[in-house]
Amino acid sequence: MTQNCIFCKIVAGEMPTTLLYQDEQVTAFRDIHPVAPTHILIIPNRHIASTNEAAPEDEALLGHLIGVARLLAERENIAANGYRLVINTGADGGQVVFHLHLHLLGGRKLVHP
Ligand code: DGP
Repeated sequence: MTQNCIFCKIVAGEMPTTLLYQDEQVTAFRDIHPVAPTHILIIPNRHIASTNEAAPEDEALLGHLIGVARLLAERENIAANGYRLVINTGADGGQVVFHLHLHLLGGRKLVHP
């Protein structure tokens, strides 16, 4: 666990959140500032600051994030209509929390970008 990381605290159960899924590798919970009817964050339990810090050994873990997103999309009944998966990286990517996270967005028609 990395000191002062909000998402590490959520993984450790030290921050209140709407926990939707957790296993040994990943945790999923609702975004505190939703921009769509379904807005879920799926994060690795281990602190990885961003995709820039992900190592080749983390490829299976990154794939698992997508697998859990798909599972949650089905549970939220948005799989058939479709959804968007987003990972923001760094300042220009709009990343605010520096613990890698996958946004699952859906429940309405999303316009580009
Ligand atoms: P990003 O811009 O990709 O770093 O998105 C960070 C997201 O994290 C943003 O949509 C709001 C969400 N967020 C920030 N702090 C908290 C928190 O304490 N709890 C929850 N559930 N979400 C948070």
